[in-house]
Amino acid sequence: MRIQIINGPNLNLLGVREPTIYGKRTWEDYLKELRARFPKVRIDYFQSNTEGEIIDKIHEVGFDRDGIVLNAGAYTHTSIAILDALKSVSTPTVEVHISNVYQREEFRHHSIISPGCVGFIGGFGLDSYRLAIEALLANASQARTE
Ligand code: CA2
Repeated sequence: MRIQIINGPNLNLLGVREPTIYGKRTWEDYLKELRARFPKVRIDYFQSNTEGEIIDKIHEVGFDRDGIVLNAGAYTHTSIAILDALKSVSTPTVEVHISNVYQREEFRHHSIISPGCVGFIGGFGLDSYRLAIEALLANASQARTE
């Protein structure tokens, strides 16, 4: 199994700024823990603050990974281009959010990219990423038995 995590704009600041919303842990520490938790899964990681680079990464990995875990950050609420990229590839993508976007400002209540994703997980802090990987693994093993 090979899973790609993609983090969008400002998520390079995890653990550094706004700890009340996004937590105190650094992404590097969390990623280490995630990889240790899923020793049989190769977890690749990419972060960019640039919409086009996120789209390029989706194109690059969208046919040869078993799943994509995507936190598109604020592009979630604005990017038709990322939605189009997700729709153009075959790898299933789970949309992830650290915060519960429905408890926040109204402009965060709508996701433009959701129709391009197999599912949505949000509101569980960094644990949202683990839950997304669990969902992709469960989905893949169900597909193998069908
Ligand atoms: O809850 C999430 O994961 C979000 O995708 C985070 C985005 C926000 O625009 C979405 O509405 C919900 C913002 C990411 C900003 O990340 C930071 C992390 C640490 C410090 C400052 C920003």
